[in-house]
Amino acid sequence: EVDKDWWRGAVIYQIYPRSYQDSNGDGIGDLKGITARLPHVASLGADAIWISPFFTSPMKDFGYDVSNYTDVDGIFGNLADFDKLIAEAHRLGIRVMIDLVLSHTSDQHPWFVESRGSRTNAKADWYVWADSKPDGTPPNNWLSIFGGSAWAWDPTRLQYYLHNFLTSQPDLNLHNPDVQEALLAVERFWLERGVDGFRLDTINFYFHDKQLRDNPALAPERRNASTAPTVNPYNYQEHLYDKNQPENLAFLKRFRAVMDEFPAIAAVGEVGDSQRGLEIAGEYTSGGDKMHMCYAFEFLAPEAPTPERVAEVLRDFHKAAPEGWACWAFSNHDVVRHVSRWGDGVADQDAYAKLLASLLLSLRGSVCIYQGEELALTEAELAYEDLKDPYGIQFWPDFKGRDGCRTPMVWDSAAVNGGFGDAKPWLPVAAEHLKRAVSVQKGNEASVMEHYRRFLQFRKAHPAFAKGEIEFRGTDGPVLAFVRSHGNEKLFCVFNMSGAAAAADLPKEPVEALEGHGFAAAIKDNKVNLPAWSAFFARLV
Ligand code: TEU
Ligand code: CA
Repeated sequence: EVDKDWWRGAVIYQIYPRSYQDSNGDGIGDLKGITARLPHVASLGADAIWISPFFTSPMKDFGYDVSNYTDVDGIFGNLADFDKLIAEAHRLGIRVMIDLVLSHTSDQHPWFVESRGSRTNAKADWYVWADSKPDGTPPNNWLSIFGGSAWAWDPTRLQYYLHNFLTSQPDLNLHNPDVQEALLAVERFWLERGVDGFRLDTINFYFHDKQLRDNPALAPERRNASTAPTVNPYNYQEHLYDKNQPENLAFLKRFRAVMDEFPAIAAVGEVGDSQRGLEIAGEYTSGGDKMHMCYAFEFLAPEAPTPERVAEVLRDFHKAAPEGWACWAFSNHDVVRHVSRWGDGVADQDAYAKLLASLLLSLRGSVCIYQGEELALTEAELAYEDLKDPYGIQFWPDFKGRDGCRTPMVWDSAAVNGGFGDAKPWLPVAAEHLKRAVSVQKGNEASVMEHYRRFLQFRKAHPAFAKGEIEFRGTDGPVLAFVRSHGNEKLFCVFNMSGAAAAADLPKEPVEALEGHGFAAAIKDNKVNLPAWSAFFARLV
């Protein structure tokens, strides 16, 4: 029997292929390396992996700049390696989701090479081309996330092309039906190869306003701390026209229809928007005919979530889309690892990491865990000379870029390069990560890694975590309480999100404390006493 609904409440483990395991001694992780390490993912108890892009690429944005959508970059292996990866994952009960970057290609993609060749070639309209203003400046005020104007001048066509990210990542023109067909063919290619689904990069960037209208400035009252990096004016514009266009809904439906030709496929869309992210994520996951899940950037923000904030984010998402489905993550390959981002001043970072893991895995929605998160890895400090991320090089030192969360996975504290591979890794292994290597944590019940494993088992034993409704029962001070319910199961969950002991009220209903989650809270009278950074779970009876 096929479980079409597997994605609902699934735990998806994200692998950044360059940094997981090097199998051939060139200092760069690869597909064979991933295959060799799948038993680690299986032993944690994840349902699926999401592999960041491994397609042919000049690697200007480390694979998010694709020059051939239907082949594996030589640095990562070949298609046969990918087939073996899928087969091994399936043997271990792990589904495989791949990361399609469809809003833009590399400037080395043959489509772009052709498109930029003249104004009349067959692919002349496959990208977003526009004339300059009479004074030679770009067609409008749109900005690139990676800095500067979103328009780059092409000396052959004597026109500008749109790039929301690097100049070497030109945006495809999805208003052109041929482009849509080409992208759906890519989707079909990988589905026929046996993938179980997709992580879709920047899905809200697929369409731009055809009239190329200027974005307005963002009203001051709509700015918040998390959208205001002083280094980049991008977040001071309201992104009405460069993304989030209504035409996207019809394309997402077409993309979904192809997925639905196969038995049990699911997609998680990345909504790159810190202004209307939840709203858009809700829209794209409503109706059962577009994305299965989406994530926005709320919990990837610089500020640690308070109990009030957690409740607010989930309520806002529910308000935007009662039928929608979110996929939450605290870390990924684009942001500072959350133990450092939120827990910099925290004395007991292991306890903090365990509490956050349990919170994340208790929220209504699916969950992404980023490689190394299960080890409570901190953000690696890199010297400017070691930086590889163009975004970091551009904004250093105000913003240090994304390399600090992309350093190699640490497998074995006693092995050279932490067991990542014998050759000098493309980014240095962080010395302070070695004490958190898999070999150190494995079998140590008190470790963060064993906590993830234990909590994932606990989560599986109680289906209300994966599929249930959520009802908030309190966000007082440092304590967050909610009830997850599914069928007859009602789970009371309470979290002490502080480094000091706290007491929380028990619900009015009688409770039966649950075991197996690794925390040691104790009931006394009508209260539950929660040690620093701890949680308590009970069945309502
Ligand atoms: O990220 C989209 C996105 O908006 C991010 O750029 C984010 O704002 C940025 O990384 C700052 O933290 C996706 C991918 O996850 C990212 O790795 C790519 O660089 C980007 O798309 C372009 O493809
Ligand atoms: Ca390699």
